[in-house]
Amino acid sequence: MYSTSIADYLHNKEIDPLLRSIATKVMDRQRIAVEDALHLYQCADLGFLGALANEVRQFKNGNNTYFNRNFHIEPTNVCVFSCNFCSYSRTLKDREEGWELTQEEMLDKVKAYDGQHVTEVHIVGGVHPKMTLEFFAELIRKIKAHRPDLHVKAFTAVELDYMFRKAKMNVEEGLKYLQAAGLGSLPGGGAEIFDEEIRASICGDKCTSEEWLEIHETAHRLGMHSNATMLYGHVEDYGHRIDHMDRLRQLQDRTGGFNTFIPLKFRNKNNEMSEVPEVNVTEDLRCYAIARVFLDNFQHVKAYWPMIGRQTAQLLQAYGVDDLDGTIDDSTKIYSMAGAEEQSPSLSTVDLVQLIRGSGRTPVERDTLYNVIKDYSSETA
Ligand code: V47
Ligand code: SF4
Repeated sequence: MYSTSIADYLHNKEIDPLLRSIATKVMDRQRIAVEDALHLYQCADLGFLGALANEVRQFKNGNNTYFNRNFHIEPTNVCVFSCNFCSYSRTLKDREEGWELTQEEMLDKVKAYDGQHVTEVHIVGGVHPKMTLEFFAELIRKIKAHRPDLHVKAFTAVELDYMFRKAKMNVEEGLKYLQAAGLGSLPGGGAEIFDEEIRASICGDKCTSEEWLEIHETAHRLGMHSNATMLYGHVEDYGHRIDHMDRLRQLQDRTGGFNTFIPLKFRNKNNEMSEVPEVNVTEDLRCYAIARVFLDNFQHVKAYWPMIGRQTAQLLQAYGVDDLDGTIDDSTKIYSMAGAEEQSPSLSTVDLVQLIRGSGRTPVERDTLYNVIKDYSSETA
């Protein structure tokens, strides 16, 4: 799949001079420019992009593909916002079509993993007007009291922005409050596309790009790590994707607080953008590969397999991806309701290890902060 190395491409005298200079930068571990990334989108073939992305991946992570043992809680799908791409949210008026979990119900989900080896709970949902900062702080305290070793990765910047405003706290005060309750890190959702015009057309009523970036920057300053996502393959163009990644790259230069970048493919079922066709797998591979090359200061690029599907997740490991999230038991509805491949995503550790090995990679179990828990290079799952 990645048999032609970038060195092989450089030996070819016919190669486009700009592609040659980009490849040389990558081989010399230099950063590529915004214009270089655009040129890759416009002129590079898939084989070249795979070779380039694999070069970066091998340099940063060797042959390892990481996964973790986590589970998801979605507190509610009731949401005050109305993103056009969202298939799962319901307004407060239509709340009988949705769900609203109580603290006890969420705690029961945590207790269901008692005695099992899981390291992280991922909590993300709709923005419910009645689920306040205090409600969630109390939830985290209860989770940590029950299971102190569990890392709580929770709330997109969109949820945080809303709950801090309601609590009349600024970003720093709000984050410190949740951190004191036991919040460990932030997931990467809500970023969508930072370009203001595109953002206004697909999710104009939620937090701005600047606010998203400010929340993550503040979290990093307070010692918390976070992830960053990008919703691609809808009405944005390549320039918008590169602008999005450029803003993240600049923030990462300042803080170093992002763990991983997660491109999220737009799915078009049951939402207000159903007339927008989904991009094909080649476009997925190209998007991930260019992200891997452009984001030189991100250690990891993650393919969230419940959304992209396990076959594409296998392929993506030859296009820069070194992390599959690895959710073992994921009842997340945000993708299944939007038409994702995996309607009831669940992979045992054995399946996941086999899936990674099947791509010729070394499965490595990690915790949220990428500390190695178990290297499966020789062992069985
Ligand atoms: O921000 C919503 C996306 C995100 C659709 O940090 C859609 O480890 C595609 O960010 N098609 C929330 N995508 C989920 C998220 C996430 C998931 C897994 C791991 C992590 C992490 C973060 O879901 C939203 C939005 O970008 N989304 N609707 C859709 N129709
Ligand atoms: Fe609400 Fe998030 Fe759906 Fe937007 S994507 S409508 S913020 S649940």
